[in-house]
Amino acid sequence: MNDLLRQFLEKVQCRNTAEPEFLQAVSEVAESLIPYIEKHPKYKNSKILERIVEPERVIIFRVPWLNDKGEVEVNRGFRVQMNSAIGPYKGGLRFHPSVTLSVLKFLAFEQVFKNSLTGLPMGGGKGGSDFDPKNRSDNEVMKFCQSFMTELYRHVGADIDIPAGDIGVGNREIGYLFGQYKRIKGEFSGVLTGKGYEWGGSLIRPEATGYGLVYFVEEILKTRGDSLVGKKVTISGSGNVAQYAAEKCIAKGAKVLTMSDSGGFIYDPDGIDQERLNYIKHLKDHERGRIREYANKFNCSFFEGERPWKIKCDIALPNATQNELNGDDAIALVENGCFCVAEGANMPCTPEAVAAFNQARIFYAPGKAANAGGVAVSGLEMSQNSLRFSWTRDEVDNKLKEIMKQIHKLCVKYGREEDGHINYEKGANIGGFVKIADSMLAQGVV
Ligand code: NDP
Ligand code: 2IT
Repeated sequence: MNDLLRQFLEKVQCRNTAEPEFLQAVSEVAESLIPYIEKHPKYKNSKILERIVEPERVIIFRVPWLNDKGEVEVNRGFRVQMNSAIGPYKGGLRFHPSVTLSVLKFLAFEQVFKNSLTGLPMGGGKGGSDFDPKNRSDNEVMKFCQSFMTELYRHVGADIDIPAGDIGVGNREIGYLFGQYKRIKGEFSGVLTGKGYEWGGSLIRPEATGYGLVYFVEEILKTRGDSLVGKKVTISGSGNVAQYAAEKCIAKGAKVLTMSDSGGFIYDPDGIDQERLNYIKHLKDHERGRIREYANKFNCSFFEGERPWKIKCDIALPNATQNELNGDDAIALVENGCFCVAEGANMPCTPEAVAAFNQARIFYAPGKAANAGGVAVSGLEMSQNSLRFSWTRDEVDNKLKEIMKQIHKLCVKYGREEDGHINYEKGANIGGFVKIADSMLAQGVV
């Protein structure tokens, strides 16, 4: 490790002890950026990276609410407003028991670079709570969301900070959050994205992250004159990102072999077709059931407590959560002939896994590039709200495709190595950084 990088990381570590996920995300980015910054003294002298790792603001608040038994429950709410150099803070809300300040700081940090890559004017932020919506009634989820927004409303706004969904926050939660914001503020605005189409949402937003991921994979495959037709794909997760990644893979002629949830994964050797995927969508979004029920219904295998990375495939799409694919999984994937890993989730591959992919010279697309389609269409939802107008499905889908192509181009521009290999990680980090860094330079020391 070079001296500057080591010194930089030591400092960040000192100031952010007990934040392992945040430190992991910063290390990954700094490894690409420090050598680049050394060659560009204007960024170094203005301490751009030192400023980027310091959130502009962090808000932590109490969320008290009454459950169905009339008992008081208390959760913790957060909003990390990381960087507003290129636009208002933008990024999702996560409701999951594993949510900590460290997790949200890592997500907000990644979001800054991702949003920059989309080419749209969005800064980076992230928020959420340790509230677990699982096994809660709709009434309890509504009570929680209303209490959460009763504090959050004073920190967000259509031109200030625009939250959206993430793990545990989908249509239902966005609806309750929006209703409470509207009631408190007395205004109907584009304060959240991922809204229902009837009340200001954008067509294709539900599909955008998963579809965008597959569009990005297609761009990768084109670099070797290849396509998705006939490719075997393993997917983890069965939520928003996983469902629409699977849908687009199926539409493109690939064979989706696995999906998962926190209980384990199902392996369908015949391939999950659209009809079976519709069953998963209904199971997850309406019945709020478990993926193991798929194995019972379609008579295939369920691997309890396991992840799908030992199944032979051409392409792996980790779409569940951070650090869900480790070094051993990566070696197993490579040994089984997998040649492309693209992250629908944020930071699902551990540093050891990424090192194994790089060593094997296989395609590895980091989340900040590959899953940027979701926030990109959120940006398009903001544009439509400002215009007080809605674009058609095709219009939004075409813009999404174009954005994913542009992100791929940026990755190639900054990530191509001497032997021709495209290092998408380096490309995405530098490609995202330059626009933010130049904007920060232009705006002075703020
Ligand atoms: P959902 O809540 O819709 O789905 C999450 C899926 O991941 C579920 O299948 C869930 O299983 C599984 N999962 C969650 N936590 C864990 C865990 N700790 N261990 C094992 N499985 C887990 O979330 P999304 O699909 O929206 O998000 C998935 C990933 O994609 C996240 O990393 C998110 O940050 C990222 N992302 C999301 C975007 C979006 O637009 N929604 C945009 C870009 C990235 P279970 O139901 O059992 O919990
Ligand atoms: O990680 C992400 O990019 C998201 N959860 C989507 C954020 C957004 O504002 O749409």
